[in-house]
Parts: sequence; structure tokens; C-alpha cells
Amino acid sequence: MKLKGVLGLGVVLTTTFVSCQCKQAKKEEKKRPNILFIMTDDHSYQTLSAYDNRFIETPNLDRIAKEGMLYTNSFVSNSICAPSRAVMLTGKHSHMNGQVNNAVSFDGTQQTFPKLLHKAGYQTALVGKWHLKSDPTGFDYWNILPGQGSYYNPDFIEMGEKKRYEGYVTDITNRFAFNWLDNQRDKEKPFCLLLHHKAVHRTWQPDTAHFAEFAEQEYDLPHNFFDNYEGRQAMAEQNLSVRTGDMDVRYDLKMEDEKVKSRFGNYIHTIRMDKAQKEKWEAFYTPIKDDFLARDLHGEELQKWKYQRYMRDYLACVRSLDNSIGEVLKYLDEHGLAENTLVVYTSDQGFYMGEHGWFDKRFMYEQSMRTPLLMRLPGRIKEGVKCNKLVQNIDYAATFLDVAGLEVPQDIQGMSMVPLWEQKTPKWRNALYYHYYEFPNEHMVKRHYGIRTDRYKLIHFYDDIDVWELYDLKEDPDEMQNIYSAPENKALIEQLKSQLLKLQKTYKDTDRSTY
Ligand code: SGN
Ligand code: CA
Repeated sequence: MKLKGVLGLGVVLTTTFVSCQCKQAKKEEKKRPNILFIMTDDHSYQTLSAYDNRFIETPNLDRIAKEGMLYTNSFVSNSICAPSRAVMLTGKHSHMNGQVNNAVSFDGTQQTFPKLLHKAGYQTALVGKWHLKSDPTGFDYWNILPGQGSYYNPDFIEMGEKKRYEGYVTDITNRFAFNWLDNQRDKEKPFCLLLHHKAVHRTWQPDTAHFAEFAEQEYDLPHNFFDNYEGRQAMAEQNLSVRTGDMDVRYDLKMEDEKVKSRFGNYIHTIRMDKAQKEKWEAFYTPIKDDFLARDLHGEELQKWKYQRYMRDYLACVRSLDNSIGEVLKYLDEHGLAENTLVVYTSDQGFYMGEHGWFDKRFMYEQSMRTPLLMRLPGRIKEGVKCNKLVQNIDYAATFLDVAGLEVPQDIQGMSMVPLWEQKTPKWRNALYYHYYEFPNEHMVKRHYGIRTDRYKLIHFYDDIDVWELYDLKEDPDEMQNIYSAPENKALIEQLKSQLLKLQKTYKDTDRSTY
């Protein structure tokens, strides 16, 4: 009897202990923050009003900055889509993860942060643009656009199965994210969701709902729109100009008419649209086209007209994007997820809004090397703060692992940004490394690598040319004066070159012959 009683008590005690432990474990589990990594495609910091409000107000994106941290010096290491994504997944520069350009296929057997989070008990998912050719690995759930995807009635590949969905891509991508959060994950576990939008990629097809807001707007030309590229050979030899046929009147600017000659043949924007979408589209663009044909523009007048058309379509796509961010933040509020979710907003790279006369990206110059970066995590990141440290997309993997309480593996090349949230001025880098490879290719941006410090940028264009450029970003933030050959800069150049070499050694990028 006695023994039984003791045993019984033991059982009770053990059960109580176990259930306490269980609760404790659950509590601990609750503390591990969710990670919502929102990335868009080609969204420039110039068109996010927390950075720059000359062109558009983006109140929903600004809310992340207001309630969290805005990085004023956020950069990529190779300003193009697939490479940027691979850098983020692996925390390693392009030459280390193998994704040096858009053409090769991502080696999905390698270490990535979603895999490490998954192993540590996170639920992982990816919706939207992927662009890495091989199937995603390390995700419990994925639903991706094939290649670049379509704006209207897009196909998505859900865990290997392709299906078409009616509607506008930005809305549909959000819907998949909400659906996974609502119905398809284990809610006992923390989650890491990659919400990666197609917008605002070329050819900037807006949702018909947002035509009107931008139709009559006039945008100031950047003061260097008519840049003559003097002293900057690689700038002169690119194919990413708004001013020339690189920006195509039919394909990019939607003037579909047999009188408009196009490099893209008879491209038709409404090809995937249903009747109602097509009618709204044509009701908007046909009068613009008629007016355009009647005016018969040439030279500078045509260039200026192209710039306005480009900006209006691009900004209308940003509007959908900003609205979609509003929906996401509302979802987190309404589902009790806002307090314990790290929200990250970035783009896969920057973009030219007519600076130097350009669209697109690729170059190590400011508008494309920079990218927006906002983060919110209540209790960990103070509200409305700015961070001016030099951060780069190699840092995301380490940051996500760190915030989840995991060790950052030695072979990851980036640094965790978590210490920057505490604003204790941790030991941080004072220079960034950059390397771009996709040449010869569309837009003809030469291969180059370089170093950017707070004040200077030194670039070496190589392969079919051998040209160095040096910019003093304090004196010349628009990179109009290549001061590489000025005799007074000799010592500075030597010092920057030795710093660059050190970075190449640290990051193990010493053999350019392999790619
Ligand atoms: C497409 C675009 C290019 C763009 C690349 C890379 N042309 O090829 O303008 O530079 O994507 O963009 S398009 O005719 O297909 O629109 S990236 O963001 O995916 O790297
Ligand atoms: Ca991109």
C-alpha cells in the first residue's frame, strides 16, 4: 500500500515535472521569433518614400521603417536576380555558392539558411519568384513562379505541379502566403516564410486599378539623365538606356501598333488577359498610343516622353506592392503574429530611375548596388531607428540564424545584423566587396569587381576591357567623375587596391579564370 502510494506520488510528481518541462519548452518555443522575409524584384530605394519621396508615397512600407529599423547603407554583392537570391540563401558571395549569373542553375544540395532553420524545428515556406532554375530545397512548402513569371493570370508551380491562377500576380502571391500561414503549417512551430514578389520587374505591367493615379503625373528628370559618360568607358558601352532603343517603345512602354518598330517583334501585353482585363488595359493605353503617334516625337522630346511613360508604369506596380505590404502587416496584426515576427523588406537589387539615362541594374554604381532594407521586430528592434553601417545581402543568412538562436556556421561569409539592433556599435566591416559576371549578355554591362568604403568606390572592369574607375562619393555622389588617373590619388588608389586584395583573399575570390 505504502509503496504503491509512494510510487503513485512519484508518477504524479514525474508527470507534473514533465508537463512543467513541456510548458517550459513550449514557452521557449514561443520565444523563437518567426521570420517573414519579404523580397521584391527590382524595387529601387528611390521609390520607397521612407528613403526618398520625390516620386511616390509608400505608407505601408514606411510603416515597417516607423516601427523598426531602416538601413541607410544596404547593398548587394552582385546586382542581378538569381545571384542575389543565392547569396541571400547561402550567406556566401557568388563565386562560393556557384550562382555567378542568371544562366546557371542553383546547386540546391548546398547549405542554406532555410535548411538550417528547418533542421532546428522551423516550418519553412517559399512563395513567389524563385528564378534559380533547380527546384527549391529546404522548404516544407513552396509555390513559385516559373522563371520571371507573368503579371496577369500567372502560372505557379506548387511543389512541382504547375497551374494557372486568375488575377494579378502581387495579389495572388500574397494569397498563397496567407493560405500557408492559415492552413498549411504546423502552428506549434515557429515559421520562416519567404514572400518573394515578381513586381516590379520589367515590363512593369500595372494592375488596371492603378492606372489613373499615375496617368497625369510628370516626373523631374534626374539631372544626369543626359550623361555623356566622359571618362567612363563601361558606362558608355552599356545597353540599358531609356534614351535609346534599349528601352523599347512597344515592349517596355506598351505602344502596340504596326507603325511602331520593335526589337521584340509584335509583342502583345494582353496575351494572358481575360476579356475584362483586356478591355480596361486597352481603354487606358489606346488613347496614349494615339496621342503618341500623332505627336511623332524625335530626339530629346522622345527620350523625355519615354521617361514619363516608364516612371508611370513602374510606379503603378509599386503601388500594388505597397498595398500588398499593408495587407501583410494587417494579417500579422489580426492573427497575433506582429509581436513575435521579424519582418524584413528588401529587393533583390536596386534599379535606375533614369540616373545616367538608365533603367535596369547590374553595375556597381550606387543606384543598383544599393537596395532598400527595413526590419521590424517589436521588443528587439527599437521603433523608428536608422542604421548607417555597411550591410550587404551576404548578411541575411547569418542574421536569420542568429535571431533563431542558432550558431552561424563558420563557412558563412556574412555577419549577423542582430548586434546592430542593439545599437551598441559592434565591431563591423568598413568596406564591401562586389563582383558582377554576366557579360556578354543582355544590357552588355562589362564584368567588374570592386570595393566600396564609406567614402570611396574603386572598380575594375575586366574581360574584354581593362579599365579602373575611382569615385569620391562625398564629393561626387552621382559618380560623374572618374578620378582614377588624377596623380594626387595615387596613394589612395594603392591603399584601396591593397584593401580590395585583402577582401578577395578573405572571401576567397582570387581566381577570376574559373568563370
Ligand atoms: C530579363 C529582362 C532584363 C533583365 C533581366 C534580369 N529582360 O531578361 O531587362 O535585366 O531579366 O533581371 S525582359 O525582356 O525579359 O524583360 S533579373 O532581375 O531577373 O536579374
Ligand atoms: Ca531583379
